[in-house]
Amino acid sequence: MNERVIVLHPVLTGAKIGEEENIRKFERNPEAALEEAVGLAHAIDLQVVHSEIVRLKMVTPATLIGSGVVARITDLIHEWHHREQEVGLVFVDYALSPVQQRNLEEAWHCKVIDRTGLILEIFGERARTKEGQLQVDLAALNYQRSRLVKAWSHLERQRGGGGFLGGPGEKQVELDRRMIDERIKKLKHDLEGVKQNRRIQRESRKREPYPIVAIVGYTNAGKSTLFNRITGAEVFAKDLLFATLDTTMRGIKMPSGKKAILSDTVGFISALPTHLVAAFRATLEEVLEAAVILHVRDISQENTEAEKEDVLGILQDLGIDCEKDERIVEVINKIDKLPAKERAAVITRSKRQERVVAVSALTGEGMERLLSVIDDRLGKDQLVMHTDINLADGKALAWLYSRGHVIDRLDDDEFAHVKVGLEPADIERFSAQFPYKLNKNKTKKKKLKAS
Ligand SMILES: Nc1nc2c(ncn2[C@@H]2O[C@H](COP(=O)(O)OP(=O)(O)O)[C@@H](O)[C@H]2O)c(=O)[nH]1
Ligand SMILES: [Mg+2]
Repeated sequence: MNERVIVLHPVLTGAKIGEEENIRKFERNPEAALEEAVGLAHAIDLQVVHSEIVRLKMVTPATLIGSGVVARITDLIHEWHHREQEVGLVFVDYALSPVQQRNLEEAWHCKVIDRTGLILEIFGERARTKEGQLQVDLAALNYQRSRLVKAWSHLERQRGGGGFLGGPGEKQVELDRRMIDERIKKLKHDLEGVKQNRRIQRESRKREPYPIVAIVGYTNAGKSTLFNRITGAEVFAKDLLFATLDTTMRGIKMPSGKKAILSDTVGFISALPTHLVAAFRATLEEVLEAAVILHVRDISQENTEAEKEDVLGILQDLGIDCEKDERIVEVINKIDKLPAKERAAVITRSKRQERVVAVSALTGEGMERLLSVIDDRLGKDQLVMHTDINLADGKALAWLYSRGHVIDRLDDDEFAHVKVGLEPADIERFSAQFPYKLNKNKTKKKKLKAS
C-alpha cells in the first residue's frame, strides 16, 4: 500500500467522557496510545508522515476535533502537496460518526479512517483461513450497517418536518441497508457451514510444508522487528525462499538444519472494540497449529504485565492450555531500554527458565539463545514411528526423508520398512497426504510373511 498517512490520537481532557468505545486503559498514557496508533498504521504498510496527540477540552459535534486543529492539519496536507507528496489518508484514532468522517474528508480532501475502520483493514489483509475471512467480512458489514443507520437518522433530523419523506436520499440508504442485511444473512449462513465443516476443512486445507513458528504479542511489542531479525540473521538462521508465502511468512533454516516457517501474526490491540473480537480470534487460527509460539513482550512498557495476561487469556480462549503447553516461548523484548542493573536481573532470571528468553530485537542481543530455544522446541516433539512404504512410491519416501529424520530402513521386494522420527504435526500431514499407516511399534508384516 505505502500510502502517506497522518495519524491523530484525540484525547478528551474535559470532564465529559466520550463513547464507550473510546474509553481505553491507555488513556492515562496518551504517548503509548499514539505509539500504538502509529503501529496500527504500520501494520498495513502505511507511511506515517506526521503523528500527534490532539487534546480536546470538548467534542465538536461536526468534526470531533476543533476548527483550529482541523485548519492546522489542512495546512500540513497542503505542505506535503507542494512537495508533490500527497497525503492520501488521515487516521483518526477514535470512533468517528459517519457525519464527522464526511466533514473531515471534505475539509482535508483526502480519505479519513477511524479506529474500527483501520482495524478492519488490518484484519481483512491478514485473515488467512476461510472462517477468518468470513468473520472479518461480517464485522465490516455490521460496521457499515451501523454507519448507514446513523447517517439515515441524521438525514431525517436534517429534513425536519419538511415533506421530503421518501426522498432519494432515504431510498438509497434503505436500499443499501437491505443489501447489507442480505449479505449479512448469507455470511452468517456460510459461517455456520464453515464451522460445521471445520474438521474436514482442516484436513483438506493445503498444509504449510514445514512446522510453523508463530509470533504473537501486542502491537508494538516488536514482532516484526524480531521477524526481520530472525530471517535476516545469516549466521543463525537461513532464509528459505518460498514463492507461495506472503510477506508475513518466511521459511527459515535453523542452525541444526531443521526447517520451519516463521509467521508474524496480527498484533493484539488495546481495548479492542468488542464487536471485533471474533474477527480478531479468527485471524489467530494458525497459532493453533504452530509447533512453537513466540510470545513477544515489550518489557519497557508500563502495562506489560496486564498485556501478558491479555495475550495468555486469548490463547486460552482459542483452546491452548497456557499453563501446560510447552510450545509457548516467552520472549522478553526491548531489554536495551532497561537500566543496566534491571537488564542484568531480567537476563539472569530468564536464563533459569527453559522457555523464557530476554532479547533486544533491535540490537540483536540474546538472539543466539532464542534461536537455540526454538531449535530445541522444534525437535522436542519428534516421535519415532514405523511404517511400510511401497517401494514404487518414491514420493512418500522422499517426503519422509525431507520432513522427518529417517533412523532406520530395511527393504524387501515390495516394501521399505522405515523407522522415522516425526513431529505430531508432520504425522498428521503425512497421514492426510499418503495412504500408509504410521505405527508406534514395529509393524509385523514382514515377520508374518517370513513365517
Ligand atoms: N529499543 C527497542 N525498540 C524496539 C525493539 N524491538 C522493536 N522496537 C521498536 O518498537 C517499535 C514497534 O516494533 P514492531 O516490530 O513494528 O512491533 P510489532 O507491532 O509488534 O510488529 C518500532 O519502532 C521498533 O523499532 C527493541 O528490542 N528495542
Ligand atoms: Mg508488526
